[in-house]
Order: sequence, then structure tokens, then C-alpha cells
Amino acid sequence: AKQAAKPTETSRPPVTVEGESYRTDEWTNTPETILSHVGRHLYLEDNHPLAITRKLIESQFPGPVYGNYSERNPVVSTAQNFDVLGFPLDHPGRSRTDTYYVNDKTVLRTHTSAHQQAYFQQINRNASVKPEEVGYTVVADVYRRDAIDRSHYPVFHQMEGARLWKRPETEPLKNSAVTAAAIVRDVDALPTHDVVVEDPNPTMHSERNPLQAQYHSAEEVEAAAAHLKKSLELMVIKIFTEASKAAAGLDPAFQPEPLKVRWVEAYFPFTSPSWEMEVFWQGDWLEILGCGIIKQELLNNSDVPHRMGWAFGLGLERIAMLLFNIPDIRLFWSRDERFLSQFQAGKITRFEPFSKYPACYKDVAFWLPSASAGSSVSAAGGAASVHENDIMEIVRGIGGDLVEDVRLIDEFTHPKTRRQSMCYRINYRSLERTLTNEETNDLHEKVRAKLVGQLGVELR
Ligand code: FA5
Ligand code: MG
Repeated sequence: AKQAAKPTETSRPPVTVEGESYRTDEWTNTPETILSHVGRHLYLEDNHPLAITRKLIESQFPGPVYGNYSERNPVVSTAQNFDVLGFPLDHPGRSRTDTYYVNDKTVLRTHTSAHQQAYFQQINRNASVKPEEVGYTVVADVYRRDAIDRSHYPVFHQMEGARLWKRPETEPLKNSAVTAAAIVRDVDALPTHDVVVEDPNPTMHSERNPLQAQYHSAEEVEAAAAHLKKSLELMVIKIFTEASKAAAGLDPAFQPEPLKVRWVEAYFPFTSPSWEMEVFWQGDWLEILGCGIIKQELLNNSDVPHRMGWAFGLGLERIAMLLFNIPDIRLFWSRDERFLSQFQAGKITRFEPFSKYPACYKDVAFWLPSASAGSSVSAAGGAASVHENDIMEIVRGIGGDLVEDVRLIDEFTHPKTRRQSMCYRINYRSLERTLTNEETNDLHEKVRAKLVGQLGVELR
């Protein structure tokens, strides 16, 4: 159910983002600390690892088929971010615990998919002047209230890509063999690779990944899925090869671990079938992108009813971490020369961590507000009185980049009172210096006080 807006911030003046002014209201939940990241345009700074990564990926999606774009202003309408893409009204992504609202109708985009419709419309507008440009990539900063750890940050960058094929304008399903044949030719034209990729699931699955049978034939979807998967596999293989070359440049005896890639079934409201790609990294599977066959309703609503195709959205930081061996996502925002001086446009280097400063773990244990019986902390949103993302936001607001991660280490329900207790462990560690005891104690005290003041918890 749509969650009632609670006025957590008293009336705020309009906010200005990229020179545009936006009204605020009781939906507004975007703190200044988040807004202060807008306008860094890290992906445009030639010598920044995110820009180097962007260029390398763009080179895998070249013209004239793909136009390479970026979008500066992160403020989009809820229609662009959710409605047009078919997000149901009760989707957790829409809630104020997950998304930064500027006001009730306006959010900081949570993904680059917010621009899909506009780029499909552009393909249609360009059809007569640039008919060969049937795809695009777009890079932008995106914003999410999310967990705090080494691979999650509330502001990160995505690159979206899509590629469309023309379908016959009459009786598209009967003539879909024409489209399928054209796509297969494009698949055959892609370079081959010899990496074994785990892909255990069938393309179509009647419940999780149904074929949009009223619009698409199975042949078209199989062909487009093959093109999508192979294009993205070639992209990660390129990244991995470049990273291995950089490591071997430093140490000629360097033997790269074999690249391990797998496809996992996924769900997105605007694609079917859908997948996520995962890469094995530092002992674990790391999700790097989501993708799928674009639902026909979206194409029909975007002035390209006689086309079909695929789209993907990848986390630029996740790829840059693989490429440069960067261990912590906070580093991308560093202004420390010891970080910045290690990267140079067009070059893939291997990041040499400057010394690792000591971690300082501090726990905070509390009872959830007892007033609301049956309240619980939930990462999934819904009826809970305290959402885990609200705890994260408080820690982030006070600790900023001095917090490496926040983890739930214990929870239990009192057998008699049924009250619920949580214990979170916060790891305070700066990337740039050793924190003093006074400093971490002071931060932790402020976190404790704000948990009480803002969420009404009772400290234990
Ligand atoms: C999406 O955002 C979809 N829009 C992707 C998509 C596009 C699907 C087009 C289909 C078609 P997801 O929420 O899984 O999906 O995020 C995509 C990628 O962003 C993830 O795979 C991950 O690499 C990255 N990512 C997600 N959250 C964070 C975060 N907090 N910090 C850093 N990277 C993140
Ligand atoms: Mg995902």
C-alpha cells in the first residue's frame, strides 16, 4: 500500500539543483549532504576512474549504431522514474524509505531507466536523419537510500544502454521471422569469445520470465536475448582483459584468476524476460547489471511501436572497482591526491591502496518503539515502523564518508513483552587518516541521540 507521507522535515525553502528551482513539501526527504553530490560530474572528468570506465564501455557500444550520451540533471518526475516504466503503485522502490523525493511529484532519479522513454522517442525523431542510430548509451548519477558497505553508496553512477530492431509494420507477429532473421545476422556479426558463462535458466519461464506472447514471437526474443547477452559478455571480457594487462604490466609473472561470469534470472517491471549479470570478485558474486527484453507497452508509449529490442543498466562503480582494483566505493568521491593522481585518461592502471587506517567498531543496541505493536525493522518496506534505510540515513547523515559499513549483528523479540531489540555494528574508518577516539565517540553519541530523537527507539 502507498505509504502515508510523514513530515520529518519542517517546511524547507525550494531546493536548487543544476540551476533549476524545485518546490518542497511533506514528501521532501533529500538531505543537503546528498544534494551536495550533484554537480560533481565525476563521469565527465577525463582523469577520473569513472570517466575512464565510461569511455571504455562506450567503446564497446560505438556509433553509428549507438549514440553515447549523458544526463546532467538528476531531478526527474515520478512519472519518468516509475509510471512510464510500469512500476506498480505499491512497488517498494516508490517509497520514501528507498527513494529521495524532492517533492511529491519529483525525485532524484533512482536509475538511468528514467530516461528510456525519451531516448526511444529520440530514435524515432532521428529515424529520417540518422536511421542507423538504433541504440544508445547514457551515463548519469543516480540516488538511492540504501545499505552502507563497500559496494553500496547513496549516490552512484549507472550506464544504461539499449538497442532496437525494426519490425514489419503490418501483422508484426506473423512477420516476426523477418525480424528474427535480421537479429540473428547481427548476433552472427558479433566477435566470438571463449569464456564459459553459466546460464542455467531457459530464456522464457511461464511465471518469472514470460514471453509477451501478444507482441513477440519466441524466435525474436531468443535472438534478441542472444544479442544482448553476447554484447554484455564481450563488454565484461574487455574490462577483464584490460585489468589483467594492467596487473601484468606491474608484475610480469602475474597470472589472472580466470574470469567467472553468470546470468541470473531477474525481474524488472519494464522488461521480460529479464536477467542480472554477476561476476566473481574478491571471493563473492558481485551483481554488475540488470537487463532484459523491453516490454512492448513501453515501446508503444515511446513512439516506436514497430520496433523491439533490449536494454541494460549497469553500475559504473562496480565495473570500475573490477577494472582498477578499487576496494571501497567511497574512494570515487575522494579529493585526495593520493587517489586522484593514480588515474590518467585512456590508461588502465592498478590502484595501489595508500595505507589502510584502523577500523573502529561501535555497536548500538535498542528497543524498537513499543507504541506500535508488532513493529519491526524491515529492509523490504511495507508496514514496519522503522525501516532499515532510515537507520542507514541517520548514520550517513552524521558519519558521512567516515563510516565504512553498518551491519545488523543481533535481533531478538522479548518473550514476554514481545518488544523487538536490534543491535547494529557501525565500522568507523576514514579512507584518508586515523580517526581519534574522541572523534568516533562523538560521532557515535550523535548517532545514538538521533536514533532516539528521530525514530523513537529506546537505547539499551
Ligand atoms: C536497475 O536499476 C535497472 N534500471 C536496470 C535495468 C535497466 C534493467 C534496463 C533492465 C533494463 P538495479 O537496481 O539492479 O537495476 O541496479 C543496476 C545496477 O546498479 C546493479 O546491478 C549494481 O551494479 C548497481 N547498483 C545498485 N545499487 C547500487 C548502490 N547503492 N551503489 C552502487 N551500485 C549500485
Ligand atoms: Mg539488481
